[in-house]
Amino acid sequence: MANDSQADRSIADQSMAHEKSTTPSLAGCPVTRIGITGLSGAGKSTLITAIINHLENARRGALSEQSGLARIRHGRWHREIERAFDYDHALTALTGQPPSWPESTRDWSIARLTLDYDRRWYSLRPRRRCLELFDYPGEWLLDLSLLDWSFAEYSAHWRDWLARSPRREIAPRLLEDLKAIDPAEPVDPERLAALANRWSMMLADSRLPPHRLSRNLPGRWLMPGEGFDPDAMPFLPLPGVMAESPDDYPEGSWGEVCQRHFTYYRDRIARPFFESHFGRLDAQVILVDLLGALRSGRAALADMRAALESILEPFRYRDGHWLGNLFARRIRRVAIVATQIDHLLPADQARLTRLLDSYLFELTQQLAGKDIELRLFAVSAVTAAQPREDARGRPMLVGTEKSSRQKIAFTPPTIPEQMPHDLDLAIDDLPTLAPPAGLDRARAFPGRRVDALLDFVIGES
Ligand SMILES: Nc1nc2c(ncn2[C@@H]2O[C@H](COP(=O)(O)OP(=O)(O)OP(=O)(O)O)[C@@H](O)[C@H]2O)c(=O)[nH]1
Ligand SMILES: [Mg+2]
Repeated sequence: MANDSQADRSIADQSMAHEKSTTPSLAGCPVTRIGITGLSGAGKSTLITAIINHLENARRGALSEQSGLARIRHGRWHREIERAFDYDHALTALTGQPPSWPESTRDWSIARLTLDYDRRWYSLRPRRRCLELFDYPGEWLLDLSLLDWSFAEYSAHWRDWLARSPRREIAPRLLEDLKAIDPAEPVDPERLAALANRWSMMLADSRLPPHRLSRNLPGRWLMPGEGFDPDAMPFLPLPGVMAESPDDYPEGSWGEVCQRHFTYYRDRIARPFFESHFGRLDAQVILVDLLGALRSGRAALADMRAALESILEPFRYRDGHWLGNLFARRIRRVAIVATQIDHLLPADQARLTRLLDSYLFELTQQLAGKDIELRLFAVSAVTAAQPREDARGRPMLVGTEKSSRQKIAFTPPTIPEQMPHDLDLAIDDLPTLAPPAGLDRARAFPGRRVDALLDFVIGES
């Protein structure tokens, strides 16, 4: 396993609030928890489905190429826990006729498996291990960056982001309208609601093509999850706010109300999520839609990299900082994973891994020598396109287009090996594919590097 201490932690001694009384007893089964996150549509549900499918097919050799996983004899998924990842639904979709992708998910869930291992030569007992894959929206992970900010800092960051392209064009006049607010004036609830509405639209537009930006804070404005209503306590960044304390603004003023709502969001909504879930993870997998960002170009690439840097910043904190303490205690391995690479020819899939390396070079440098291991992967959870040659012998891909369900052949863009230092790189658009026909739960789904990723997060040395 990833480290010895993981083996000592058992479900029995970590009471899980989300467990039902019907949960089969897993007492004594050491548990490893892996967080799997990524912005909406990054491919979390499909990857988790593929991981479970690979583990279920371990005895048929699905993991045999990875030496760290070779002793896994059998993996069994548990449906009978509360908030269980809906593997049944994902299988129904992927193996249906015609096949479809799993539906979009809006909240967190847990896929729990028990893994049976071959005995070691010196032991009489077979070994059993429990694996939990914690699927949660990447939008929430982005809130990590604001946990450490005051309202004034939050406002200052947004003032800078809104002043620059492409956000300046996505939300024309929004910055000017926010600047025009005097934080000491009494708040006008109708104007606050109208601006909050424009704020939500700006975030939603920023996330979508053609922009595909990543830093769309606060994360729960886009992905509220259960029990959170962004309209109940709206707040906006106020470029005019400089003071650190809400006491500096009269009660009921713009400054006091927005600051109070921001503080509530930060301390009562965002922070408890990290304290109750994130602090229990042994490894974290962050999925990124690198191909999507490449299609949008420089601004999307820059924003995605800045988002990853701020997410991983706590790992660079020294002891003593509360965020540093929270993470340093457990998470030892972090994988940043470019997904859906089956949209590329095999040679370009390999180049994409090197491109990712070049793109995130500074980040990996910053974390080198720290107490975590960061590794980069490019995977396809379920390969939906097959390489072929056209009549003139040129390589191309064939697959089924998602909405029309027509067979298509396409020549994917060529991927360079290096990321230009100024991130000035863009590739042509790619088709959206349907899953391949003929997927069967009893065989490992076709994919690329799913087993290598799993080996990194749970493999034995
Ligand atoms: N070709 C291909 N497409 C994929 C793959 N994985 C995901 N996709 C595409 O990406 C879409 C989103 O995948 P999901 O697995 O639902 O992504 P998610 O991160 O769980 O998305 P949310 O639940 O909306 O947050 C799918 O509907 C597919 O169109 C893959 O391995 N290959
Ligand atoms: Mg999902």
